[in-house]
Amino acid sequence: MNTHMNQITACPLDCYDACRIVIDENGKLRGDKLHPVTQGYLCPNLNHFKEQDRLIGAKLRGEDVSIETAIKTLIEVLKETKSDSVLYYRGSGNVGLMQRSCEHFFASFKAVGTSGSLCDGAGEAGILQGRGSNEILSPQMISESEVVVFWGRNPHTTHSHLLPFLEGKTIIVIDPLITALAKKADLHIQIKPHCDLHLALLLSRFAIIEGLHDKEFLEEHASEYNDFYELTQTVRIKATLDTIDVSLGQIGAILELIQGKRTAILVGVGVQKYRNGADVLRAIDGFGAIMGLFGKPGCGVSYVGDSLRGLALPFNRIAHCVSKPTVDFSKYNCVFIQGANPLAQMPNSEGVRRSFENGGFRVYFGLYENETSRAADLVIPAKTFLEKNDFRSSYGDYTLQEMAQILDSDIGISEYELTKKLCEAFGIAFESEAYYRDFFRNQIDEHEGVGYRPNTPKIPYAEGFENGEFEFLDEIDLAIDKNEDFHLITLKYPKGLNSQFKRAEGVYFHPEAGFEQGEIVHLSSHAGAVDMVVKYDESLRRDCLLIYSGTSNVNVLTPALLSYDGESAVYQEYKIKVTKKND
Ligand SMILES: Nc1nc2c(c(=O)[nH]1)N[C@H]1C(S)=C(S)[C@@H](COP(=O)(O)OP(=O)(O)OC[C@H]3O[C@@H](n4cnc5c(=O)[nH]c(N)nc54)[C@H](O)[C@@H]3O)O[C@H]1N2
Ligand SMILES: Nc1nc2c(c(=O)[nH]1)N[C@H]1C(S)=C(S)[C@@H](COP(=O)(O)OP(=O)(O)OC[C@H]3O[C@@H](n4cnc5c(=O)[nH]c(N)nc54)[C@H](O)[C@@H]3O)O[C@H]1N2
Ligand code: SF4
Ligand SMILES: [Mo]
Repeated sequence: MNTHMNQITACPLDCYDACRIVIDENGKLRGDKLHPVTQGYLCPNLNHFKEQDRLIGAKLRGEDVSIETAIKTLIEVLKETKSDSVLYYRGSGNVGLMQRSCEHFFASFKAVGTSGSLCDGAGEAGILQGRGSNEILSPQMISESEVVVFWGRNPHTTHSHLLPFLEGKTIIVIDPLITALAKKADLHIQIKPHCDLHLALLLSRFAIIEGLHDKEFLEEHASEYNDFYELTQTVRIKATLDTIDVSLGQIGAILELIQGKRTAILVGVGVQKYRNGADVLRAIDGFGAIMGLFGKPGCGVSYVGDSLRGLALPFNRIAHCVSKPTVDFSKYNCVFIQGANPLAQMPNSEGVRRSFENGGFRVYFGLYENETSRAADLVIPAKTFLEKNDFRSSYGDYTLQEMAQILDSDIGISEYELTKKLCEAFGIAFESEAYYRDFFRNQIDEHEGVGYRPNTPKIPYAEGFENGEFEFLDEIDLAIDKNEDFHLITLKYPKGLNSQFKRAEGVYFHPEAGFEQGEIVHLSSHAGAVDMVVKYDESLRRDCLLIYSGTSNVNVLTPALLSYDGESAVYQEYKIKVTKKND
């Protein structure tokens, strides 16, 4: 293996931080000290980034084959298959822009793709309905805030490079879990899950009652606020507060802390893993508008951003798509899975496994062995991000970074090379790698040694909203599921990235939830049932159970349903019945 030392790249993982990486004299990965967000640190996932369990060779129905044979087989299968019977399914194992080169081939081939999201789609739909565009606050922008509200977002695990920017600020956490940040926060609302819509409406209502709303902003940018105020009056105060487990005092405390202060509300995916996820984001945005938080320094509501915003792509994109969270693999004669582990990470695992098994020829193109690779007919090993050229934009800030190849390796094939071979076989136009690198490089807008996407706003929404005005939610369903079963909360694991790296095990309960540590319990929902070993976590509410993303079989319990808007998976929609095994 040939190493080129002291080079710079960026982390390709699906994470807000988009760290810049320097390779030191010993070939070790280090966080770049000169990068304003990375500040010299990586995280457990990258500190231990090794080749250990990577796939080293191609496999056809379990037999080792050369990559050449693997690609030849894929081409033969594609030649025999009608294009609308081929499914292209890309996950987010590597969020580099060159991942999309493969879609160029499948788009030109007229295969079927996926739309919607396993991740942030419901929330994004709500943001687009209200604001017309989804702009975020970068850590540098947040550093100008006086108050930062973490609403269903867990930065110690998912956004650790933001933490140094929070120094000296007032912190409010709204989360059913006592997160690491909640322990240090000025105020923590340990809300009942799935009740954020109600809380956002009540906050808006009391803000207006107390005259804290920003009338000047509202007249100019969100003039329908009186209708929204009327809508908030349909929430019954006492009964709702009791149900969502928030007190009037806490509502007052939130308003008191943010009143007149530069406030950033950072919303994570936790609040929108439900069918009404779009309404939740839109209600939180509505509260932001009531307080006049848009278009001012250090202020705003910031969610998971759109990392492609402002960027031009050189690749064709698939026109005909089916919803990703509910895709039925059995309908296709050829399924191409890239950078994903749908058999573990899609909701409704049992249904997914069945439909995958009944699919036609199944191809897995990835780095690691996992549930999906084991069920595939053809396995094609990918190159790691260190072994190929790429670019990376981010959903947590506005950076656009080049990821130059650092290592040469004989293992695997890059997305570019695989696409090139497929395009050649089918007479599809595809440019040189140098062309695509220039295409992305030319869009980098460099300031003080850091590359950004084109047209990065200084202050998001300083020029107002894309729709002209902010559009408030005008219809709501306030029903709350009062059944006695446990709420499932399924969030990110600090030592892994979804199903990559270390994977969590077991189900976590509060010690007083009625189960013994180490006992096996039977968990069931309308979607399916699974047995898991009990672990304790005092940070939980007694009415919740926690199973981390990436835990084997967690998604046996989650439904094959889409959010009402945004075609998103809704991992926390179903409650979970728990029974002791010896009952
Ligand atoms: N280490 C690590 N980092 C990651 C990832 C990883 O797997 N591991 N995954 C990456 C990916 S793909 C994404 S999308 C981001 C997501 O990053 P985050 O948005 O931070 O995502 P989560 O961990 O899913 O959930 C965040 C919080 O939502 C809370 N929550 C759950 N339900 C509710 C609710 O009903 N109401 C409220 N108010 N809060 C709720 C949870 O308790 C949790 O603290 O993280 C990225 N970063
Ligand atoms: N229960 C539950 N389920 C969830 C979630 C949850 O919070 N709870 N979170 C959801 C969310 S937010 C997300 S984003 C999804 C993520 O789900 P997926 O998109 O399926 O992502 P990963 O589990 O990270 O699997 C990624 C695979 O990508 C491959 N890979 C890595 N790098 C490369 C590369 O350079 N090239 C290629 N070709 N392959 C590569 C690896 O082999 C890895 O196994 O999971 C969703 N599922
Ligand atoms: S996973 Fe996130 S925090 Fe870790 S190195 Fe990559 S970008 Fe940085
Ligand atoms: Mo995600």
